[in-house]
Amino acid sequence: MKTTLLVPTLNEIAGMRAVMPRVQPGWADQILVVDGGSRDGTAEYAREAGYQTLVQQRKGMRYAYIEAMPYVTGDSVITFSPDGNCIPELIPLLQEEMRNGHDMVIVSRYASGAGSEDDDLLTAFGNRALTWLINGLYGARYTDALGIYRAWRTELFAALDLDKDKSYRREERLFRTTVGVEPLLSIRAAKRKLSCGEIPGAEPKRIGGHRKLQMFRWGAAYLYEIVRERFTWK
Ligand SMILES: Nc1nc2c(ncn2[C@@H]2O[C@H](COP(=O)(O)OP(=O)(O)OP(=O)(O)O)[C@@H](O)[C@H]2O)c(=O)[nH]1
Ligand SMILES: [Mg+2]
Repeated sequence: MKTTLLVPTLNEIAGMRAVMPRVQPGWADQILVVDGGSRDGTAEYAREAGYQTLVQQRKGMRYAYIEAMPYVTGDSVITFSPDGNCIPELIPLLQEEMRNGHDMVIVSRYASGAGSEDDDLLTAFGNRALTWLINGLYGARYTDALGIYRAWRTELFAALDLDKDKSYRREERLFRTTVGVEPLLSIRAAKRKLSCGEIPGAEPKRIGGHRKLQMFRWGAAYLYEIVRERFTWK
């Protein structure tokens, strides 16, 4: 099974310099950096370091994934934030768990043995509350349904309609934002009763740069999405 490491970046030069050298060449068959228009030299650094690098045409986190998908050559994708929040040494463990036959494996920040040093009170509460709601509404058993750091079979992205604007349009219009794909990926995987595993993985603090997460808009949009999805997309 071939693996693509998908690395979204937006002004993450400090994190990239610190984290990417820790990713061993043998761990992924393809490393694809998708840059959201950094002004700090992140894309230039990625190219010079030899990583295949795309620059997004449309703004927003989910477009980073949508525009990258045509270039993905792996049978599975690992989405990886190079801002210090994802421990690269977990990549082989994530792959091992995927090889057990799962459709998706999440590196859970809230599984026992893990923990987040990057959360503040609001994100700690919000991530847990939204995960709890997803579990309740969709009969899932996630301990972390929102995290970026996860592996999934490449074909899921289109199969779950995550590549379609209409999957996100209502919440994005209502809250004037562009969301990420993770909550919907978790929900639709549960709806389809796909095999989802988790491994515990701590979330260290971000290195340099600053958070792009729009906490209140995304929190509200995700809350709406989680409930809305109960009545749409069968
Ligand atoms: N390509 C691309 N990358 C993005 C975009 N927004 C954020 N990123 C990157 O995606 C990764 C995760 O974003 P973060 O801002 O760390 O979001 P987060 O991890 O939810 O928030 P914190 O960890 O609390 O800072 C980081 O490497 C960001 O630079 C975007 O619009 N396009
Ligand atoms: Mg982060």
